[in-house]
Amino acid sequence: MSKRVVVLGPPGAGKGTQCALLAAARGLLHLSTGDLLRAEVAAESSLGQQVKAVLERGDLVSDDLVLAIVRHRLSLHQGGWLLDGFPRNSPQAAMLDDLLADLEQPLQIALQLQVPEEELVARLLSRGRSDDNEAVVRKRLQIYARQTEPINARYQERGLLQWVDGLGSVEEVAARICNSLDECAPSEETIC
Ligand code: B4P
Repeated sequence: MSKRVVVLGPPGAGKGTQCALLAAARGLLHLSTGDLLRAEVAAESSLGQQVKAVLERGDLVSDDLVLAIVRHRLSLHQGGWLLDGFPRNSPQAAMLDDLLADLEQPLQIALQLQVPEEELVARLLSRGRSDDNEAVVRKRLQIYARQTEPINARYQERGLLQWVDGLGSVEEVAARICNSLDECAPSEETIC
């Protein structure tokens, strides 16, 4: 089974929701850069105060900071993982390639969740996190289209990219993700 997976998709595509299910079912580390950044904010550290302003504007946090967080977590971990929300742009994708080469942990799959824009906006506005007001959500979607979506090509070229329809119930999407992972690397384990 595939154990080293990057989960890609626009804000609100359900990356966090699906990674939590998959990590619990398959015993994988779920590394969400968004959750880790929000934990810094909640801890009210000096770093958290800088991060808070960035999140509230809907911008991306600096590449070096996010990479430091990911490097630290992955280097402590033995076993499979799901990266949720990272990489978010081309420099982060290049940094991740270098990091995984150093750690001798090659990526096995990049899963791309596809959801139409109006559904994304509706989901995020009903989630109601502090960075989920309409103006900020639209800005995050624009940043996604400009900076994040282009990294799909990198994974496509390497034959790692799998598209998954993210519309439907959480359980339906989870089942599609399972099928996609198992088609890439058949396994006797199931989560569906
Ligand atoms: P993230 O925490 O990554 O969050 P997200 O992209 O907004 O949401 P996600 O796709 O995980 O959707 P979710 O499951 O919650 O990023 C937040 C911010 O952190 C970024 O804007 C950025 O500032 C910063 N950041 C994070 N990583 C970074 C990086 N690498 N570099 C720089 N900055 C970074 O689902 C959304 C909602 O939809 C939920 O309410 C959920 O219940 C609902 N939902 C899920 N699946 C559904 C379904 N099938 N049907 C209906 N509703 C569904």
